[in-house]
Amino acid sequence: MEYKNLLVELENGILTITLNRPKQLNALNIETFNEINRVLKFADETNEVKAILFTGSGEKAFIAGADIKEFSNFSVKQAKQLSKNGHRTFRKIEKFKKPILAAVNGFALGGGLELAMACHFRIASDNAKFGQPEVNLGLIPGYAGTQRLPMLIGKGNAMELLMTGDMIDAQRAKELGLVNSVTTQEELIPTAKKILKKIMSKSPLAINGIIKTVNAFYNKNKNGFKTEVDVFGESFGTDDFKEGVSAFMEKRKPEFKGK
Ligand code: DAK
Repeated sequence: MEYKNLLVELENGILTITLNRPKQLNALNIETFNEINRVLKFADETNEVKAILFTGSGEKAFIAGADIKEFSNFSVKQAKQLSKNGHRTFRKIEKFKKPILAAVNGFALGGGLELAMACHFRIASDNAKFGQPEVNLGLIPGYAGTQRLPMLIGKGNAMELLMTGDMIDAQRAKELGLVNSVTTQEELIPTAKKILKKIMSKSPLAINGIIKTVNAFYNKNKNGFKTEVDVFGESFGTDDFKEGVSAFMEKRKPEFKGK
């Protein structure tokens, strides 16, 4: 499959999606959004894909926001429609059945931070910088930054970052819980792959259940406790559960099949 703005590589079950517009610091334009939707469909439908890793090309940026040159002339109507489309894409990432990790390798600003926040969790290299600078452009975030940032770092911290438009460094992002860990630039991708490899050794059904149940906590239309009862109960009917318990009894490593 051909992509203009993404580098896509499938290796050992991990689909690495690298945003690749280095001259624009990997800024998100509509074409890139379309390609992200296309690659997510591929990842969903392809059994060989077990996990996804999002990162940015070059050493400077993960994604420096939506493409300012492109959105500068949008009308109110266009902006609303594109915001809805973006929400839909990022919701797909959030709900994705296979684990999705963002390896933030530089600037993660505006739409870039919003994409990272839609991923299941995030790690960063020590040169990474995070912010929602929309306020400097007379805007507010349009890809759910006002919703996911308070969810991840709390209302007060989110209000401050959104209102000041300030950037924070990787260490501060870790203190706030925006990223789980910080590595050197060289170690970022190997660390991300190591984490995903560990997750891929577990039952894909249990991983999917965790994604669904944790997301339910943050969904006002769902009762997460009820979702847990259902997903937990259904686990008892899976081959993976039987395999997990048998492997424990037989003192061997389980081999989960996702059934
Ligand atoms: N869009 C387009 N080009 C960008 C860009 C961006 N977001 N960020 C950087 N670039 C381009 C620069 O214009 C420059 O291109 P040339 O001038 O060389 O052609 C090149 O990347 C290198 O950038 P700099 O020369 O500025 O590099 P520095 O190291 O000096 O600075 C920086 C790095 C990241 C601090 C700086 O580039 C910067 O402040 N960038 C803009 C950050 C930003 O404000 N991002 C946008 C946030 S607002 C919407 C939904 C959502 C959104 C919008 C609309 N709708 C549904 C309609 C979201 C908006 C945002 O994300």
